[in-house]
Amino acid sequence: MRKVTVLTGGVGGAKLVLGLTALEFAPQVTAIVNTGDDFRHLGLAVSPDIDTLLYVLSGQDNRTQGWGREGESWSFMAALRSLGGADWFALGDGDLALHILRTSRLAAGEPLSEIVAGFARSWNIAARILPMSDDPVATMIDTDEGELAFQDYFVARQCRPVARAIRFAGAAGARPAPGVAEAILDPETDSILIAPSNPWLSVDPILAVPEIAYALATATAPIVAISPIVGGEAVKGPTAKLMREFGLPVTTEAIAAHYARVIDGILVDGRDTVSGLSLPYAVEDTLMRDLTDRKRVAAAALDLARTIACSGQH
Ligand code: FO1
Repeated sequence: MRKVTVLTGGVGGAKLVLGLTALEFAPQVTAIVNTGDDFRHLGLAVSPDIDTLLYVLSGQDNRTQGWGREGESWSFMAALRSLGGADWFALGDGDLALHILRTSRLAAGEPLSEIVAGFARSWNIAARILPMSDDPVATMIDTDEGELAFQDYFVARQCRPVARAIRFAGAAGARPAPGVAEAILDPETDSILIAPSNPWLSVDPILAVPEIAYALATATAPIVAISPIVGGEAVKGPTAKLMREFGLPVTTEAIAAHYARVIDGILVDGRDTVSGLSLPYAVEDTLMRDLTDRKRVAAAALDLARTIACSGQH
């Protein structure tokens, strides 16, 4: 049984994880998920990247929206608006079940990782979904309009403010959730992937947890990133805008440089030139429109990892 560990956040990451779980040889997949987007809203504990993965891996996801449930109803939001409640962050009627159960189980002292494992069991998800940490970590974006919490930046302000710096409050003191370091260091883990998530917003929070960075630095498995850049642009979300605001070219080379100390190889899209790459890479059509695409990208990333492992280049 091949074991694959994948660091993921956001919509793009969830697509790759689904592709991994659908591969014919059915590797055992452990997803280490960003929780820097998590926040309290109306007193509810919301974990967006965990929930997106729960929905995608259980086939309940809203394909067009990227987050939330397919066929969602919104009577809670209508009632909330009628009472003047904050309506900038949409909580669907079905989606509320996750937030309310998570909030009540956290209040009863259950760690987030156990709550998530329970949700995954209830929805018959075979992959292991591990929050990066059971300790709170909050992605904060310093912008030309002051420092914003992630959801304020991403949803309330629609990523419009100009970003200057990003920090992960709480990360330095956060412990990896149970199973996270083990999934990276397990001798049976033959590949570690970094999903095509936003490196700055969705992957860096995971790398900011000291013992996760340390485990990755000592892992024997090759570490391969899938570039989130396709044809000189980011497929979705603010990746390209952030790169421009940080003065970086929107290229795969810039992504590889960002991950330079972590990765052994990178899967790049065929639409992008890769003249300046100084590490092993493979070229693939990395646009993921359907399950076939997702399986192709997942398989290509694992092939590159195996090539690197066989060549001892890591
Ligand atoms: N994203 C939005 O752009 N607007 C929303 O109203 C919104 C609500 C929401 C509710 C639950 C949830 O799990 C995610 C939600 N998201 C929403 C996405 C969220 O901002 C995520 O952080 C992004 O998907 C980036 O990871």
